[in-house]
Amino acid sequence: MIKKNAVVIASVVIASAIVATYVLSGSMNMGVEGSGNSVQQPTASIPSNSTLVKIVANAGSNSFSPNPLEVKVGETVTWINDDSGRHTVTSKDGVFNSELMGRGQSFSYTFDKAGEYPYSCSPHPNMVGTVVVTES
Ligand SMILES: [Cu+2]
Repeated sequence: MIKKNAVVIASVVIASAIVATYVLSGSMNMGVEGSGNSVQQPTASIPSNSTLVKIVANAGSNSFSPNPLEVKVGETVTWINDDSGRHTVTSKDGVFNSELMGRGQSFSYTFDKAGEYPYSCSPHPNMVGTVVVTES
């Protein structure tokens, strides 16, 4: 009986330690991201067949790489923030609009119509890029 109780207590202690570690690492990540009170989950995984555009700096038309980007109708573009600042990708014509993304966060959009899609970053309107979508 005594032995059984000891095992139960040990299990509870281990479970508590795991929960405590999880909570601590979660709050540490929040500090690094500087996301304020709201815990922002990392964006869903990047679609495997998408074309990547990195957000590299707050630097006019050199903010996004590659820029301009040409893709075909039906293709998905994923922007990933590789910069220390928080940025969005916001279509000038209201076609797509991401939330503010911290470093490592991403946003994907699938283009189903040919055309030119100029975009910028909403807090930094000088950050500009274009996606050119051609018929497949
Ligand atoms: Cu920005």
